[in-house]
Amino acid sequence: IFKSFLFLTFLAFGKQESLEICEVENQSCHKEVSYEKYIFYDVNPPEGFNLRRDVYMRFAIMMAEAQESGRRLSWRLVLPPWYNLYHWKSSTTKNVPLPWGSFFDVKSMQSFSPIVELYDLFNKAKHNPVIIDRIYVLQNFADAFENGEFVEKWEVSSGCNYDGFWGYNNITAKEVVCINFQGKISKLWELIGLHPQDKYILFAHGEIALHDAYGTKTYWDCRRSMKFNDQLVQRAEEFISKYLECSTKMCNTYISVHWRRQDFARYRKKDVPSIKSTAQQIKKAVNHFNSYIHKVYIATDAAISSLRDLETELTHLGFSVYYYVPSKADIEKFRDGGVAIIDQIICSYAAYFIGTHESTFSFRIQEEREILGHDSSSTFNRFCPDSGPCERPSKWTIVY
Ligand code: GFB
Repeated sequence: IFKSFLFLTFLAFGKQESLEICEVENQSCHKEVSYEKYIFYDVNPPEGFNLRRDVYMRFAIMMAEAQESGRRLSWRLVLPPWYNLYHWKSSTTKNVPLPWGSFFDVKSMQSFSPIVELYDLFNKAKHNPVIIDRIYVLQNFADAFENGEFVEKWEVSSGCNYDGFWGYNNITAKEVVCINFQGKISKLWELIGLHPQDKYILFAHGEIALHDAYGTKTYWDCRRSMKFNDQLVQRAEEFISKYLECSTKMCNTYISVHWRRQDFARYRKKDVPSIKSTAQQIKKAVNHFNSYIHKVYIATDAAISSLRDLETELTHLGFSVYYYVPSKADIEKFRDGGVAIIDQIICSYAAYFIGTHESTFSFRIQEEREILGHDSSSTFNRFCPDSGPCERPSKWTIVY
């Protein structure tokens, strides 16, 4: 026997059927769509974890805004599994497609946008192969500023292919279409509208489409919904409490830095400092901010020998140096992505943060600090090169 009665009303909604469900007791109604369609997307293979998080936000905002306008209610966004990322080098964790729930609180993300994990879709499809109706492979126009002007546009082109599907062999596609594209992501609805019968669509090179709403309230609503998986937060907080002697999210016991090396140091030599200069810049920042702080947390992808050299320099300058070295068991459990997030969480709780110029890893830490409520002057700081110009980082402050 039901606690409340449900009235079901079928409404004509565009070409699809939607179901209005009303609870008699509290008079509230909501619409449910009976016919779901799915947008998949993928990102240029060499792109890293933190740019991919930004590309997700573009799609999630596009979907959320479409829902809010009351149109296209049937569309869901399929989260592309994390697979074979170039920077994720731990041999034990290669070649395993990981769902977003390994790193994020997907329920919280669903509160912002209609998303599904790929494995949910496989379950719904009762493990039959998923056949994508059309893959649109986005490509850049040869000249983005024709006649000196950036105009939003797309055109069908040629010379592309797609060999993704994240290692799964139960996904196939009927057709691949190459599209030269430039403009905001919501322009993709024009492509989707070309074939109204399509139920599964994939956009390859999703990173080519630009944000509809960078830095706006909607952007931050989406960003705030991207909470981390609880286990990662717990691991980071354990570390902070044990070594950095703090049990809140706004610590005044340590400063943190993100010291991006590897490919970044190789390709962007003019933006990254030497080891000696890194140590001196940390000392200068601490003197300026709060000279009582003597603990420094370092998040880095540097080789352990460089990290030790930096530690030696900082020790000579009077600092205690901390970094998180995951055990084998931690790597198995959290994977490279989780280890990176633990580093990011520890950086985000610190009294003061210095990041690496134009690293999306540093950008995500800055956003996290904005969400936690740190003063922005303690967040938007960067390492400068040993010599030459050093622009201040842009301040992307939170909007509620
Ligand atoms: O995240 P990401 O896109 O940031 O790529 P950038 C860097 C990857 O390197 C991270 C590892 O996802 C991590 O796997 N990594 C970097 C770190 N710093 C740290 C750290 O402090 N701790 C841990 N645990 N891992 C861009 C790339 O990187 O750099 C582009 O997205 C390109 O593909 C460009 O390679 C040069 O924005 O810094």
